[in-house]
Amino acid sequence: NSMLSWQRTAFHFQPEKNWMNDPNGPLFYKGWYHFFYQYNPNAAVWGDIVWGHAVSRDLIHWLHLPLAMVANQWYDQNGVWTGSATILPDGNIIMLYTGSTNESVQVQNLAYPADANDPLLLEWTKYSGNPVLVPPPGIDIKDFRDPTTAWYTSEGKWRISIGSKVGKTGVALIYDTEDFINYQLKSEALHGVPGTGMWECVDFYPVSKKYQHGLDTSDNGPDVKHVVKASLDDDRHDYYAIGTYDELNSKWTPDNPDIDVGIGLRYDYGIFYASKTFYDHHKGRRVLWGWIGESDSELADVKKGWACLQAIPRTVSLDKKTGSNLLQWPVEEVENLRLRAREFKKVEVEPGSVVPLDLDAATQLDIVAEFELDKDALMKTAESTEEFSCKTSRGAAHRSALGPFGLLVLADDSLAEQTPVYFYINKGSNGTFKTFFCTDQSRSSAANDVNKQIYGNFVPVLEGEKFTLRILVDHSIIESFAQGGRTTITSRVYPTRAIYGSAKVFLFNNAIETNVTASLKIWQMNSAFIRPYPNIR
Ligand code: DQQ
Repeated sequence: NSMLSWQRTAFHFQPEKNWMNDPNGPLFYKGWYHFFYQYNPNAAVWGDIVWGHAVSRDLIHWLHLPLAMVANQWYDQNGVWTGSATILPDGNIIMLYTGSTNESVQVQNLAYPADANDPLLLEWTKYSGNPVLVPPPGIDIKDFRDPTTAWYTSEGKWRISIGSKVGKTGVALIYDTEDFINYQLKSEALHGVPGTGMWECVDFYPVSKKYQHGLDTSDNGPDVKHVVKASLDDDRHDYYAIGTYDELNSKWTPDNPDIDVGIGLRYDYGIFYASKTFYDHHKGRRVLWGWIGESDSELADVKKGWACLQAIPRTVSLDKKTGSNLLQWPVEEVENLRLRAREFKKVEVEPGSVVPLDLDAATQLDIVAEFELDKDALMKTAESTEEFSCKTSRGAAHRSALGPFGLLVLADDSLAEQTPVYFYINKGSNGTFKTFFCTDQSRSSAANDVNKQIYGNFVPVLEGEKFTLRILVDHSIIESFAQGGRTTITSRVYPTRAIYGSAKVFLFNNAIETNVTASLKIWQMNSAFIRPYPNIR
């Protein structure tokens, strides 16, 4: 349907048609990044799930490959569901995935490349003895899925985690194995949090306390923290927590129990789900893939013939300055798409004003911005007892002493359509500042069958720091990163007027008591090559 074709993205990974969901088994092999994904080859809605497959040299330009695995066995007849790759020390690849059986029981299956010499890993062999794991006693047959990448134990075994729930407690079950065929269930879970419900797509990985580079999944030691991530089926968000992994007792403990998995930090405060990291040994970094769903109607998806994207892969590392959150940042390769840049230096944005930025078409952009406020205003502003929340505090049109201020992206000339991405600062009763980072979708589209929520959360801003922002705009997706990636917000928007040459960017300042000084660099972004598999006869 050409009517909605402007919504297709230009540098985000998406199949040519139909439905995609979770990232699966990402890995780097013989010079290629491999990406597998949950895919419905038959329709633009979830169902008939198989594994799509694509390869890339740089995580940005992609070549689609034939389906890697289809539902052709009794143990995956109702779906080849989510799984993860483990690269063994000898270079062999182990793929573990969930199958929904002919009776819709969730089991774990083993697969491996049919030809390890093929850098494209086109053919996959399912192990003849599948399934290798069935739901253990006490676990519902529909609550046992999404095996992680394995990590090595000091006993010389491999350990994996599988998400589940016990009552309303979300849990990360763990198993040890020597051969990926026989497994021993640990009597206690790696971790669990009451009230969080089913944990989908558990992820578990180390981050360095000292270095910026990423760690291989089995790395451990005194300078290492461990992250547990769960995708909460009940509220459809990815939550993580940072903590300590006690290898011998196979237990993980959060640093701060008040922000445990599922009740504290999220990777992203917009749409971002079922994510998975992998260790990229090629560049020594940990890379995060996340599924970005649609927020329009299912009918609209069916009309346009496709649904869902993947976020630009993000490097993840521990924030050494705060020690209490991760930093997420688009992989550096995306910067190779940057074309012409425009710089705007120290633009004054007065209280209650909107300033247009002179750009050409503003549908494919990489925006880097920093904002400073009046020091005097910060001092003089009265302390407030307001309980601010992005979601409920009336969005970007709300006016308060120190915010909101930021950018309007995918906006048309009349500002009838606009998506504000902004900061909001609250001066608390003890004179301390608390900063929020939000995206307001309430005026993002003239269409009425789309989500118009306001997203966002608190973002740590340390003494002496400016307010910094990075935004990737790609037709119908806005990925925003505040303070170097401490808080991120991804949003799907469906402008009807702010498209192609009619899309603009503005600065805005709805603060009452302070000027905002903005400095920005904005690049036009090239499209990525995302090529179909050549049909060779
Ligand atoms: N998607 C898969 C499941 C997983 C869910 C099925 C998360 O394996 O739990 O498509 O989005």
